[in-house]
Parts: sequence; C-alpha cells; structure tokens
Amino acid sequence: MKEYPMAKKKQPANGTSAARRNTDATGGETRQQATAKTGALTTAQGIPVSDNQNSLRAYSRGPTLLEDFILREKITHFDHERIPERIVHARGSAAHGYFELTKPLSKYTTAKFLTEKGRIPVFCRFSTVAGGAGSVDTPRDVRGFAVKFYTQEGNFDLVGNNLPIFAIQDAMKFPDFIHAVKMEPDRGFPQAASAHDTFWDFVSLSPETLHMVMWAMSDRGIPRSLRMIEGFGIHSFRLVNAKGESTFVRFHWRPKLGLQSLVWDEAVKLQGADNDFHRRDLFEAIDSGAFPEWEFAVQLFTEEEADQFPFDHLDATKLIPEELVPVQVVGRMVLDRNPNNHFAENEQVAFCPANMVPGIDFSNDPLLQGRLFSYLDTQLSRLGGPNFTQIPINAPKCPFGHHQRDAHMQMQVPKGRVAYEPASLDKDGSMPNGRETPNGFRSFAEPAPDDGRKGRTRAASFADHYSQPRMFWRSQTAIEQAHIASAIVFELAKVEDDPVRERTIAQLRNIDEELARRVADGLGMATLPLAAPAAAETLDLPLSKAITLIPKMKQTLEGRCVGILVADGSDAKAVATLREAAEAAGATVKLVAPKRYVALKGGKPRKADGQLAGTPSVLFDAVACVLTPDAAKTLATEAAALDWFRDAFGHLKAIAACGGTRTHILPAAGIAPDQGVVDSGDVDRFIKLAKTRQWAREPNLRTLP
Ligand code: HDE
Repeated sequence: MKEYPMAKKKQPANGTSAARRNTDATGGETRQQATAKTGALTTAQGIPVSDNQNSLRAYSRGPTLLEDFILREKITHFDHERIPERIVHARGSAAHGYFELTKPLSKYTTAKFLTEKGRIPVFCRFSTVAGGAGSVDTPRDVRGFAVKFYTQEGNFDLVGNNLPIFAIQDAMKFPDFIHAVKMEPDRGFPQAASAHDTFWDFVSLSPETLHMVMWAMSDRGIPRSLRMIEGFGIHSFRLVNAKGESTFVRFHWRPKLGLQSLVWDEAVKLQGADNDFHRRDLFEAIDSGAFPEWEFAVQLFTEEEADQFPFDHLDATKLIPEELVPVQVVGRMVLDRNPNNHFAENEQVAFCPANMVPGIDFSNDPLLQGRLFSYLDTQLSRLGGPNFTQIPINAPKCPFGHHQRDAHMQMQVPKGRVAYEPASLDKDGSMPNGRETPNGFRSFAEPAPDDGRKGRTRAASFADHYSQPRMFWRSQTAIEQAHIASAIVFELAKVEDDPVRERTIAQLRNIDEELARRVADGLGMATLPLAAPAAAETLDLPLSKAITLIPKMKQTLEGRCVGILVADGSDAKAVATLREAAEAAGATVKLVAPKRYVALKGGKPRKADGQLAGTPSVLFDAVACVLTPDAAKTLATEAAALDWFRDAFGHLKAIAACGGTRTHILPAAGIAPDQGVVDSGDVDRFIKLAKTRQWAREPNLRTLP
C-alpha cells in the first residue's frame, strides 16, 4: 500500500519522551503556551491540569475517552454558559459608581442614604427594551436606567427609564404590550424595532400608550450616548419621615453632559458601523477617566397638592410638569468603574422595584404594584433560584441576617440550630441570624377610603389619554416636531395593515390635528379618518419647555468625539493644532486614515485610530480633515471618503475641510458648503460650531429652535 503522506512517522507510545514533549505523531507542536506567569490551571474541583489542549484519546488518532473528566467538565460548563436572557431589557451596559447626597431630605424621610451626607456605592445598568441581548445599541427604543443603591439599610433599586412616563396604566397589560413590540412570534422579526404591525396595532387600540409613543418617536428614542440621557423613576413613590408623615416623590436623573440625541439616519447607519456604539462609548469613557455623572433630583408634593393636578399622579402615563412641581437637585451619581466581568455583573444583576428601604414606600400606582412581584419572579428562573441575592453584585453591602435557608446554590454555611423566630434555643442569646428591629421597614399607614370596593376597575381619573401627549407635541420646537412626525411616518410606513395605520391617525387627531395631517400626508393618505372616540375631555395644558430636548442641549464638546481624516503626507502641525483645540474643549480625538498606518509629513508611520472604510463619520460628533491636495484627489474617487463627508454634512455636523477637500471631495460628494463647513485652519470657529449640530442644515426646515 502506498504510504499516506501525512502519516510518515511511527506513532510513539504514550509516555515516551516524544509524548512528554507534547509533540504529535508527526513531531509537530500541539501545545501553545502563554508566556505570562500564572498559577497552575485546575479543574473547578481544584485538580491540576497537565494538558488543556488535547483531549484524552484511546490512542493518537483514536476515539476520545468518556473517562476524560477534564474535557467533560470544561465542555459541560461551556454548554451551560448562557442563562435565559431578560424577557425585556435584555441588552444592557452597566457600570459601578457612587451616589453622593448633597442636600439631605431629613424633613421628609428617615432613609439614611437620603438624610446622611456622604457617598454610597451604586451599580447602574442601561438597556434597550425590545431587542435581545445580542441586538444593536441604537434602535429607536426606550432606554432602561436602573440603579442599585447599596445603602446602609439594604439595597434600594430605582428601576427607571429615560422617559418620564410609561406606556400602560395597569400591570395587567404589560405582557400584551411587550408581546406586541417584540419580534412577531410567527416570523421572528423585526428584532429591536417598533416599526411593525403588531406594535402599532396595539397602540392604535390602546390610547393610553400614546403619550409614551410620542416620547419614543421623539429624538429621546435615539440617544447619542448613554452618558447623555435623563433617567426617571416614573411612578410616584412616598417618602416617609420619623413622624410617619408621607410626601409623594418622583425621582429624576439629569446628565452632566447634557442631553443629546442622534439623527435618525445616523442611528440606522450606526447599527452597521458599530453595533456596540453605546456600550463601547460608556466603557471607553469610564476607562479613560471621563466618568459620567448625573444629578439626582426629586419632585416633592403632598396628597392635597396632588388632588389639584389636572391628571392622576398614580397614572404612570402622566408626568408632573416641572412648571407645576419644581425639580430639586439633592445629590449626584458618578460612574467611575467598569464591571470586571460582563456576565457576573451586568447579566447577573437583579434589579427589583420591591427592593425598598425604610423611609421610602410605594404608591398605589397600579403599574408599580404589578412590578413588585414580577421582577423577583423572573429572576428566580433567570438566575436559577432564590439564592441569587448571594451573587456578589446583588448582595447587600451592609450587615444582614435572616432565617432563609437552603435552596439551589446556597453559597453560605449558616451555623446553629435556629433558623426561625421567635426562638429560645439560641443559647448564647446573640441571635446571629438577626431579629426584628424597631427601625425596620414600615409601610405607610395609608387610610383606606370609606367607599372602597374590591373589583377589576380603573379610576375615572385615568381616562384622559390625550391632554399630556398634546402638551408634549405642542411644547416641541419646529425641528423636534418634524422629527416626531417623520418617525411616526417611518414606523407606520412599515405597517402592512391599512386599518392599523388609519386607526393610529384617528388617535393622533385627538392629540393634534396638525400632527395627524402631517403624518397622513407623509404616508400619502388623501383623507383623514374620523377622530377616535375619547373617554374624557382633552385639555390644552400649559406648554412645558422642560420636556423639549434641543433647547435643553448643552453647547459643548465635553464627552464628544472629533474625527480627523488624514493620509500620508498630511501636515502633522495642522493635525496637532486641531487635536489640541478639540481636546481642550473636552472632546476625544480620533485619527482616521485610508490605511491603518499613516505617515504624517516628516514623520514615521504611526497607527491611526481607525481605517476609513471601517470608521465612518457617524462615529463622531464633528469631523475635520488635513489632507494633501493629491490625497484629497485620490480620496475623491473613493466611496468611503465621499460618504464620510456626505454623512457628516447630512447629519448636521460641523466640518473643518482643508483646501484639497473643498476642491475635490466636497463637490464629488455633492456638498455645497454652508456656514457649518469651515476651513481646517479656522480652528476656533470649528470648535465653536462642533459644540452643536448645524440645525440650519435640516432638510426642508430652515428655522432655528
Ligand atoms: Fe420592567 N421588567 N416591568 N419596567 N424593567 C424587567 O425584570 C415589568 C416597567 C425596567 O437592567 C424584568 O429582571 C412589569 C416600568 C428596567 O436588569 C421584568 C412591568 C419601568 C428593567 C419586568 C414593568 C420598567 C426592567 C425583566 C409592568 C420603568 C431592566 C428582567 C407592571 C419605570 C432592569 C428583570 C435591568 C426589567 C417586568 C414595567 C423598567 C420581566 C411586569 C414602568 C429598566 O420583571
């Protein structure tokens, strides 16, 4: 028989010097070793492992043996590496940090973290709602904003969103709402998008959703960065003081970097350019020491004041205008440490609105009430049993003790006979497992109304679904209104079913005729359907500047990113001048080049931060370029370069263009430069413009906010 070419050498027996040298039968190397000095690799049982790269075989080219407990342990653990993802808010990015109280609320609450000045640790997780754990970061969606405060009196979780209101009034409707927005069950798409039939079907039949839908269709649904979103506890909670008196409270987070959003085309393109745009942005900012910060603020009001509101504050689809109840800043949160491990912390963290500390209490908001059991329930299956409170990220950081025992994954070894209360058998009387304390959590003793009746009812005060969406729409600037109308048109254009579209327009008519007309027009509908019947009178509430976005944006480059396009031969001094000015204004700067290595004039080749084709301008807040005329001429024939400028221009970004770019690239990209396009040498003007978008460039809309 002719010798098979690969089997030239005789196989050495196990235990021969060749086997010990970890060579295979042909004498080739089978082991690759890390050079770092580490301790011995062991199995999870602590057994030292001698070979982590070859499974145990009966003979060199023979079958693998069941006996190989090292292989089986490794693969078995791997097989179980995934846990069920969260049914909502599956995709999240998180960070550690601290909360610092600056203005004690002692008059209103006994909660130590709200009365004793100082810092306590927090863990904060941001999320999208609809997409799965592996979905993209920039779909149009609400963002979760959940904070675990490790207080001196146990964990307080403020599990909120980046919008001040929710889509439904009663927990009973939550599974329906989520089923409607998530991918459709027969086809499994769309992933992470509300632009489909089932979502708008539900919306068109549930007018209570409209207020949140209006907010989600605004630019708040496509934030620029998680560091630039507001956060809201949404529901009314109670603060309870030492006398047992209660004050209602709504919680707010305000980003120090100011609010900022993407424009829609940018959000769409980012889904291709960088699926992890938000996660990377948060991680890199913290990693570089630019710690994101939020003000923590409260709206406080009494029951009597609430009775005067033209809406019911127990209805989570209603916000409390800042003009009605001022927002007072009482503290701040700084996120200063990235998780060490995405799974152990971000995936395993278990937030729960029922994690409540003494001095705060729930309100009767029926949505909040329903949340109180759901989170623990889902976490029992997601994290495998009730001992998930022992996972480091979930464990309280204050002393704790209880009589709960056993169950899956008990990590502690509780001592003694006594796991109950009252007990006399704890002979030394120390009761190490804890006992009741007068300072413990007490529910506010809310008097029951005289005419209370059990029943599946909804208060008549919850019936007005249109006044606040109208207030929201009418409070927006012209640009913001244009964005909202186009977003609704975009979404409804994706809806296949005509009646769904018509019913939605019928709902919009109750919010504002002009809005309904613009959306119908965008869809090409010649006539408007009759307005939907309204269950209550729609009011013209006073407008609120606080609920706009563009007028509230900060003109700043802090926390933003400037991209500079360079190529071989670019003037290093001009690049340095741009970089220094942008960095002095608080921005990070990235050099983008046609190839990953670039040699600036007179310099050696150095690594650029990004290669042009893979680093489109959507990744930056403003762009500049320093190119030789020849390089500009060459780039004017490359789609990636044309898109770089075309998109930056279309996305309303400031552009600093060098002479070559003006001569060759901008005309080839079809850009007629405007006020927002300056010369690369005009650094001061560029930095000024880069602090905001060039709103005057907005298509079909030339009015500034
Ligand atoms: Fe949630 N929600 N939710 N939700 N929610 C969950 O809990 C639920 C609601 C929010 O980063 C789940 O551990 C019900 C309002 C955030 O881990 C689940 C109702 C608000 C997060 C759940 C609501 C939120 C969740 C899924 C109606 C804003 C992510 C996994 C009664 C105030 C937390 C989990 C994180 C997560 C149920 C309504 C915000 C299924 C039943 C209102 C930010 O338990």
